[in-house]
Amino acid sequence: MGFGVVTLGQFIIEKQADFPYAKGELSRLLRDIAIAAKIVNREINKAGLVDMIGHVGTINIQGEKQKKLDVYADQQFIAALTSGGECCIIATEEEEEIIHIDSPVSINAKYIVCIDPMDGSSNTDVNVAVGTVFSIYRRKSSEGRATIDDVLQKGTEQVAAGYIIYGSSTMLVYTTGKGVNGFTLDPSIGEFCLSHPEMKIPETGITYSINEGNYVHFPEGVKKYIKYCQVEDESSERPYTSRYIGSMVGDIHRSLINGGIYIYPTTSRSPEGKLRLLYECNPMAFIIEQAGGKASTGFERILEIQPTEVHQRVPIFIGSIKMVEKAEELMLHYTKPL
Ligand code: AHM
Ligand code: MG
Repeated sequence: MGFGVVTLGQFIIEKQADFPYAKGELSRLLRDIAIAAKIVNREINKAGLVDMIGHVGTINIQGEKQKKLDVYADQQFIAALTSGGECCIIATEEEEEIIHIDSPVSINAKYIVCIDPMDGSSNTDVNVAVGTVFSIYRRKSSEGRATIDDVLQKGTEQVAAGYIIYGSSTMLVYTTGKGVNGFTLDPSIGEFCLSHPEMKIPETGITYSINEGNYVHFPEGVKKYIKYCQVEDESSERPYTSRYIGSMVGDIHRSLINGGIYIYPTTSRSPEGKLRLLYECNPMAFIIEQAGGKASTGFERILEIQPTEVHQRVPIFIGSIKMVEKAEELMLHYTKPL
């Protein structure tokens, strides 16, 4: 190294020694994702100057209008993973069906990637932080065309997960199950550089993050937790501060650094919650648990849910362990599990 800077590429190669079975495929897969992230970052940075703002006029599987940046990011990550040769299936928020990569090099590749290429789409036109979230699984089938069962694995089976936050600076945060490390993109050299080694989430915090506009639609346990956050109590530094960006990656990143809780519960309008298990909740849960925090549906650990569908939604309570435990206590007391 010798330059006082550790790049993501150098770090990944060094950490490969943590996996005795590793032959470099996972390292290459992470590198492919980082390259696509830099391309997406470049486009976000100039979105107001080029024709990259607004909708494309199509609707995705979630019934949401696709933004130009949603589609652009989706294409970039698919292209990087397809040409990289280390991934046999991609499940993305923007495509209804899983994508099999059937080329001779990829069909027997070891890894499955689940990805939300552009999280916080409602913020793409207004210069507010957005993100990418990804989750990596090792396929269960040994060779040939992988199947849906290779995709529908519990979050506990993830071999790596990460997010990129395109904010006032661009960061890539990831885990391979041995702690969490954060890298900031240095635009002058075009490299992600280690800036946040061994990230740990504080046990508790003073910030809660939830779309309170939906208050009337929340379960009773969530209403009680919001009231708990707002009560005056000097010993626990309440009332807490409320912060909601509307980009899950941004809201959870803030909790990871400063402590806090992010909640997207079930509502009477979204009875299963809004966020998707495979490419939003599982990767964030893996990262937050690895940093010492907690992620649950209010009743059970996110990572232990057996997925039944690619685009399955779940409620999520994630962040500082003590704050999530308090919310769970009120959920147990006031709300019936799904
Ligand atoms: P998206 O992936 O389509 O952008 O949806 C996920 C986003 C999260 O980033 C964010 O926390 C949430 O949806 C905001 O939803 P709401 O506007 O209902 O509060
Ligand atoms: Mg999205």
